Amino acid sequence: MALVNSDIINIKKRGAFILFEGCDKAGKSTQANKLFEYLRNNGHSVELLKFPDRKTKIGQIINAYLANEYELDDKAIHLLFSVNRWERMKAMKNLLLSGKTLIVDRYAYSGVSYSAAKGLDLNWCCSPDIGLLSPDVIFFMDLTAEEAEKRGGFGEERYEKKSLQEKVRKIFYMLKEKDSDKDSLWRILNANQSVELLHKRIVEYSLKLIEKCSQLPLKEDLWKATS
Ligand code: NYM
Ligand code: MG
Repeated sequence: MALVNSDIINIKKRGAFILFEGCDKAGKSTQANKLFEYLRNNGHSVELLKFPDRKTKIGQIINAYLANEYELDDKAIHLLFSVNRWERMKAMKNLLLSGKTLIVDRYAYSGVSYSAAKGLDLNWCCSPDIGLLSPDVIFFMDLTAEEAEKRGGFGEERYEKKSLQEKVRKIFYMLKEKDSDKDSLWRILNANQSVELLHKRIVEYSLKLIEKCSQLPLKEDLWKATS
């Protein structure tokens, strides 16, 4: 059956899933916030999310663990980080389908990189996140552990140690190589440059991406092709 004008008008354009990833103190939250403000002020329908989401019941356990107030087995905390993403999936899917662009600060790539850096098997780490929504772009804020160490607040939380961060950074790159569409998905950004310059590049790329994604179906296939 041919589409008539009113059908075309009724087709909702989906939002884009824009992800920021990287080691601690790389400036992910700064750039995610700036992109959010920019898009909101320029008439886009947009929402900002952060993982771990420390507000949920599971998020509170994660928060206590990261603050060194609570001990957990490495595999147990890994699974909780993953559950913390799954508990937001339905809401994220509905938001994207309703046309909202989501800016997400950390996701499953952090989940795997930090746990594998502690010595857990990489494939085991990926498995609980298989089938999550896939991002449309990953802005990887790349910073060496030496540079991160110089930034304010480094060392306050669990994992903020130079030797671990170096391993985490290597595993992020391994995950990039594992991605079948790595060249279109990953944007590696040198995080050791001006906040405004980075913001400008991120905005330019995001505006094109939002337009492109609006025509594409949602992807609920994280790591399915590589598992
Ligand atoms: N982290 C974050 C993990 O170990 N696994 C995960 O799945 C996620 C999402 O939590 N050091 C770690 C990375 C960080 C810490 O994140 C808290 P942030 O963005 O620094 O608040
Ligand atoms: Mg941190």
